[in-house]
Amino acid sequence: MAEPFYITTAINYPNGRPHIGHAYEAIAADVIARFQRLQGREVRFQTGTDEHGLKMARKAAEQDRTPRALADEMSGHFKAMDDALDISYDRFIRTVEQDHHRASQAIWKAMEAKGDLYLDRYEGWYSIRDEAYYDASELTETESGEKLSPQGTPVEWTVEESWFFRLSNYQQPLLDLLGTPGFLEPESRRNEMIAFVEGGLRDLSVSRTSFDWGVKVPGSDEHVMYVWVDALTNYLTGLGYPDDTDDWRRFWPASLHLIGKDIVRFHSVYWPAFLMSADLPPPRKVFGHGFLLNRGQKESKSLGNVTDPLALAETFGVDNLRYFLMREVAFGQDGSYSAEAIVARCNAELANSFGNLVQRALSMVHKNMDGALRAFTQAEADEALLATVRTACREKLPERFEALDFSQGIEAWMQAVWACNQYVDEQAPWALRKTDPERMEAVLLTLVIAIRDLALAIQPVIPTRAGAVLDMLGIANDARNYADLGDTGWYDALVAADHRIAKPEPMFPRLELATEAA
Ligand code: ME8
Repeated sequence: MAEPFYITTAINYPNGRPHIGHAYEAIAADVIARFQRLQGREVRFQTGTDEHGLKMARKAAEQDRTPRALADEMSGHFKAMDDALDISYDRFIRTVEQDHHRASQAIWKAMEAKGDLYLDRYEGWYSIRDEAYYDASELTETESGEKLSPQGTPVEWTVEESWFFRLSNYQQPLLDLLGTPGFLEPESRRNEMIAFVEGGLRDLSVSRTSFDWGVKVPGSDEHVMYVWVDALTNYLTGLGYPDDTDDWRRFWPASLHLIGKDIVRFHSVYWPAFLMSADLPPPRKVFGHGFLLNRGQKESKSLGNVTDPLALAETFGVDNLRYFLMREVAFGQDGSYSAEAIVARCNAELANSFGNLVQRALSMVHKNMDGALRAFTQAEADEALLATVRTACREKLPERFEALDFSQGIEAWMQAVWACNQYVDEQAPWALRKTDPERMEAVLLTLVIAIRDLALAIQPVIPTRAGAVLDMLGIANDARNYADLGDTGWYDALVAADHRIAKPEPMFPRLELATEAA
């Protein structure tokens, strides 16, 4: 039995609407979840919104409304984004939910029972935007004397009574964990975190008293938990923690926490320490992806370049947007996007290469063979093409996707698409129609088999369009897993059932770049 697979995204702050970075992370996690399901693994996929904390409380106050009203509205936009982008989550968690408060209080009590929590006074710097405490040595100062966090956000001097977590007790176990191959990737982030932990760990302030928008500290009612304590616990809540449920036993420890590079410290240092304190195993892997930049620039309200991911999906199509994001950027590094780049990439690879292949081949099968699939004898060139396609789909793409190297995985797939188009040009089936109709049929039917493998393999990235191609070929829903890639029984079954390929509708239309009004 393949091991169950539990994947999570960061839960997003719903203090505003979703931006393209949120869409990027959701899509990448979805590609992984779908890929693992196709590999036959039982997958649990969780995403959601992180609704407590000072950032939410302040934003709501600015708008003269309650944090709950702000959270309700904005969380709805995040869920709508996920649904529009075909994100196949099992649970969309909101941290205001009852079971989440219960789980957060349970892990708190476990850390307290371990002797890792104590009451003291916090005096130091806090960034509301990052919801993070920083040591003075980590800050930089602007020309005007404003202090900034390592993320470039403003910090405030904060003094209050607080519960502390004995993070300093976990230096060595954390170094051991960070040294475990595969625990934290990419490598550059791992080195950063090792340096951070080796630099010495101070105990962490884990409660606040100056506002009350959060999970109450058990037995200490005037305190709410530091928002990251409750936020990280969402990964447990979704499995039923603290109850010993089936899901809990099957899916913890998580296979992968997928997050952005700015929150690696919380996931690879604080979170494993909380878990160790509560006698729970740490996640198997944390991956910190890069940031997506708009024409090379960070998006911000002041630059006026914040993109609504739903508008992009509407303009270019959901599958095109998914394809572009997974293909264009080497996963783990920062990447840039623009309308021109989306149009250029999708037209070259989806419309002109894969789309054109499907359209040409299936139209000819429809027109010249009445859409009928038949038994045929493969020539050497046919066998060679199918071997190329099969290696790309069964070996190269899955091997790269398993390593979270989507761009190279898709590259391997695209090479196989190009090989098919080259084969069409070389075999010239249109010319064989009169001279050697039997050979024409063999060429077209070889292409049908190749297209089925190509569509099946690319499902995680473009689920709707790949599904439509498989529908057109008559591939049953329960025969679309990666394990089916090696098998050709489907073809014989379709021949026996006298399956006919209908006239193909264009499925990968070319994109046009909207011309700006002068
Ligand atoms: O950090 N490109 O929430 P968040 C790519 N609530 N990814 C980006 C990005 C960009 N331009 N900007 C942000 C939080 N992200 C916390 C997480 S988890 C227990 C709590 C990523 O809404 C960011 O790195 O600020 C993070 O993984 C996710 O979007 C949510 O960011």
